[in-house]
Amino acid sequence: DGTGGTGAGIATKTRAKTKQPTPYRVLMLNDDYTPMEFVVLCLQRFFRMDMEAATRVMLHVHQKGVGVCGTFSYEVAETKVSQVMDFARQNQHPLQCTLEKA
Ligand code: TYC
Repeated sequence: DGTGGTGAGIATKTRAKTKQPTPYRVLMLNDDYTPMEFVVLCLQRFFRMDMEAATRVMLHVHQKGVGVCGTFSYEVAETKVSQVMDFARQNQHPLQCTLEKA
């Protein structure tokens, strides 16, 4: 315990430090063409939001220009951005999604 075997004194941490991943926010960006219902569908499908939460986030993005879909590890955030962008492209919508360090 750092006192030479007397058993007195210094508490020593033995717990292994579990390293937390750097969090990243996934952001949805507004545009003039993507239908509101499509954005709501993306938020429900890829971010597991219910209709009420998805509608609230979509309207926030529509009014403010950008909004937070959620906060994840880099790997998960990057996957969600790709899923949204692929789904938007498949449906010929210009919807943009990006990530930033939280
Ligand atoms: N501004 C779009 C419209 O009026 C709706 C929209 C909302 C688009 C959120 C993108 O991330 C977005 N149809």
